[in-house]
Amino acid sequence: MHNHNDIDMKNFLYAKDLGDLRKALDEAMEIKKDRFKYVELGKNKTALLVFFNNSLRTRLSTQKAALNLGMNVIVLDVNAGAWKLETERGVIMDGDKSEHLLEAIPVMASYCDVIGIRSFAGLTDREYDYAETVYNQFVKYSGKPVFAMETATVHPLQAFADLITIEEHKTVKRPKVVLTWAPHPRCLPQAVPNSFAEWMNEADVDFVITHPKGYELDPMFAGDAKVEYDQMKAFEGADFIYAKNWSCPGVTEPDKYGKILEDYHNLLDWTVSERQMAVTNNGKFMHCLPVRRNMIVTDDVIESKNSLVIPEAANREISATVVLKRILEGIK
Ligand code: AN0
Ligand code: CP
Repeated sequence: MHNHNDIDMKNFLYAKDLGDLRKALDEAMEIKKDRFKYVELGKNKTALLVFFNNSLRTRLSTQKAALNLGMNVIVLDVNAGAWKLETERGVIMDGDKSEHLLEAIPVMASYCDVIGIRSFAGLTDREYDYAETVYNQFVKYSGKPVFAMETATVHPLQAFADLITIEEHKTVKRPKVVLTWAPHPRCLPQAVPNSFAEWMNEADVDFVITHPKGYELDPMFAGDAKVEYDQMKAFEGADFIYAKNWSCPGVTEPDKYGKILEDYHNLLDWTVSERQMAVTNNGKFMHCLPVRRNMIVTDDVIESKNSLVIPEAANREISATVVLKRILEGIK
């Protein structure tokens, strides 16, 4: 099959891996009109989806995408039936882990053509997480194309689906898009906000990030994005509100990495409600899901006509179909 894209895609972590985003968006719209247009492309090719963490959307939408392309799919839940895997080299394996990733990866790779990985940040060792240690071992030892289904620092299939959703719902040429931190009782990774910021910086939007002090995203992803610490000010005139919780990225204070900096009870005014939505430009509400109601967003806002959470999740099938298609074109 002739590869007519500007980039031979082997791995997928960042926006740049897709090349021209305008072209990628056009391709997404083409696939949305006819999901099975490239059903011949994946014939006798097998996608292996490896999950180290829970998933609803990624699990289903990526399988559906592979089926759209005529691929076979194998899903492995590492923590439900496989041997527990050691991921670090040099460890004396006398604990509960029966197998090492360094054997498991080439074995898994021998049964497939493309590998998707979900491996969340451990949130204890910033260097280990930000080096994408687990993902990079898959790249190095599988010899197969590897794509991220949320790794330690990024969730590009989500960010691409978000970009598609914004493109479909914008009412002005250059919309104002606001990424807002919101409260959550547990420590969550930075992958979703990292990728969202990275992709919005590449897109034709006016992008603003708002969060309490201390939650500054890594500059590798936040780039030159405007940070406004006053949430109400940030929301003024916004066309899209993208809510997400994340734990401390530890950019300036590595010892706080992965932590919640202040009890969420004190920060419940960050929960997205009609109060903040009222100052937007009839703003649309977005969240990657799963979402905790009345922590991240009120019932009223998520159920309002301006809520895009369901079409946004539906677009995960489209982003994954484009990404798998690009990878398949690269291995022909
Ligand atoms: C994960 C996170 O915040 O990264 C997955 C989001 C797609 N969310 C939870 O663990 C609740
Ligand atoms: N948004 C997202 O990736 O959802 P899952 O964790 O359910 O896959």
